[in-house]
Amino acid sequence: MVNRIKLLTSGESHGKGSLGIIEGIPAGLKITEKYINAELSRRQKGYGRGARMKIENDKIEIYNGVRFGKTLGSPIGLILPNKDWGNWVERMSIEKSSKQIDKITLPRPGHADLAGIQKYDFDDIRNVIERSSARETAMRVALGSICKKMIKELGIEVGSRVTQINKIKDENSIPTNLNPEKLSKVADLSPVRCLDKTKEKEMIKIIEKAKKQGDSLGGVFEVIANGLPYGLGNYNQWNNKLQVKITECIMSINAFKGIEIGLGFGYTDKLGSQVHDEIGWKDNKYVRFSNNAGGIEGGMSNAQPIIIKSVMKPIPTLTKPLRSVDINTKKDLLAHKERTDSCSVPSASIIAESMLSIAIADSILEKFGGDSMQQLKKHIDCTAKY
Ligand code: EPS
Repeated sequence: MVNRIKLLTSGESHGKGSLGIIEGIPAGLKITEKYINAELSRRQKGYGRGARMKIENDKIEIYNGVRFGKTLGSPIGLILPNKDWGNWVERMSIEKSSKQIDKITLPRPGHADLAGIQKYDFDDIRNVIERSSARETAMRVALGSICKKMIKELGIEVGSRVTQINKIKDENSIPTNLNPEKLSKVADLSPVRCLDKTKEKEMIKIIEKAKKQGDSLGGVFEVIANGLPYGLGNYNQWNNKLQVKITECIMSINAFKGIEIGLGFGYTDKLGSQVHDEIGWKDNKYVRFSNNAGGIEGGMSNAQPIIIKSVMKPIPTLTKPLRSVDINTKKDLLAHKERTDSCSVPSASIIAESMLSIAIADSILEKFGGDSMQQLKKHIDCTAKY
């Protein structure tokens, strides 16, 4: 499990904004607000996003932990204001409000609403909606992008693309000339982050249709990382395996329901002889003739690219709501509806880049250690095997 890097976020979706703290990043990492904000802007895009993204123009302020453009080794604090806050001052007042504010009493199937009110003894679902919203992932992208920058300086790149939205699948593999960064650059040019132009059009069409019908769509994306040395993670204890860190990070993203590593569920109907990645020796190093393992064998990185697929369920807020029950009267009614996205799979792939970067950065610090980037690089130069 992630243990070298500590990450905390706070913030309600329509409150003043989000706060984020990341601890464990070595001193001497070059970081700028501009770099983090570029990652935030990638998360805001994507065909199928709702009206909120037209209001926000996510820009963080680095509040502490950085001096003269470099990390200090101290906790790094970020602030991300919500522009929409101006429209919610009364409804999200921190002080007791003198105004009568309507309560939300119709839980949305698929969202945190029902379990949330039961857990915290709330009589207003708004108290659950606010923190369970995927708005929180903006801060995670910001914090995770610091890890992405850290591992990039160590030669590790992370990238992603969307492979499926609802029934529309891009079944092509990633072209071999696209390393992770190039992959992301190309995917970023597509409104659905899909490489196949025909499928892209079909994806846009199906999102448009769902939106018109007041519905929502999920999908699948792929995240990859290359440049990892051998031996991140270990097989000695159940929770030290690299896939445990990765799964913890990826599956924590709102609305995620599944993850595959390498061939994943594709292993089911194959023989061992068909799937295991054979080993060769070329130019003084081991080579593999395939990468079905997705870069992880025995809970450790095997110097091959990490390949992950993950599935996001359709967003539960529907403008054509499902059946629900009023929490006060217990009468059958339709679920609460409010502004929403019809599809946010493209954004989810960007969030996953950040979350995978956190998992990799944590494993790197675990194996090589160092209080500064200089020390970390020296440790890697001395002992890393590729
Ligand atoms: C989100 C902001 C939210 C939603 C979405 C993610 O904005 P609002 O609720 O004001 O429209 O667009 O939230 C959800 C998907 C969810 O399930 O709550 C964002 O910044 O990503």
